[in-house]
Amino acid sequence: LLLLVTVLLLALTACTRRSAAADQANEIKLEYSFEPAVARLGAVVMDLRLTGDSGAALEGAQLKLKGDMNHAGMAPVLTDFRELEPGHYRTEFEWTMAGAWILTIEGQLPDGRTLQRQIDLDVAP
Ligand SMILES: [Cu+2]
Repeated sequence: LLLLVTVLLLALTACTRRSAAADQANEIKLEYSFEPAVARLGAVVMDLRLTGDSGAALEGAQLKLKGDMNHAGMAPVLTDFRELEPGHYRTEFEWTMAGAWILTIEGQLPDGRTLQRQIDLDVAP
């Protein structure tokens, strides 16, 4: 039993470490929007706005998007964001299926830290 508890504790610690390392920039505020605004099957433009502690635009981040659905067997959507103006990032992709999606925004900030955020949303047919 003691062994089992130890193994469980190790597993929990490993999980916590992994997520702590994934987003090293908790104070950075990320706002996102879509065009069309309501997610439905087809092409979409996604905008991100990153602001720092002071409310200033955070420029120079290298960001990419991974879109997964909540079921197995689909190729993920993979795309890069480009910076349109300081702190304003954009990418285009396609909602290839209606249903539950998990978007992961991941990248590197100019100071070298990793940013990772997840968005869960439903795509209408
Ligand atoms: Cu699917």
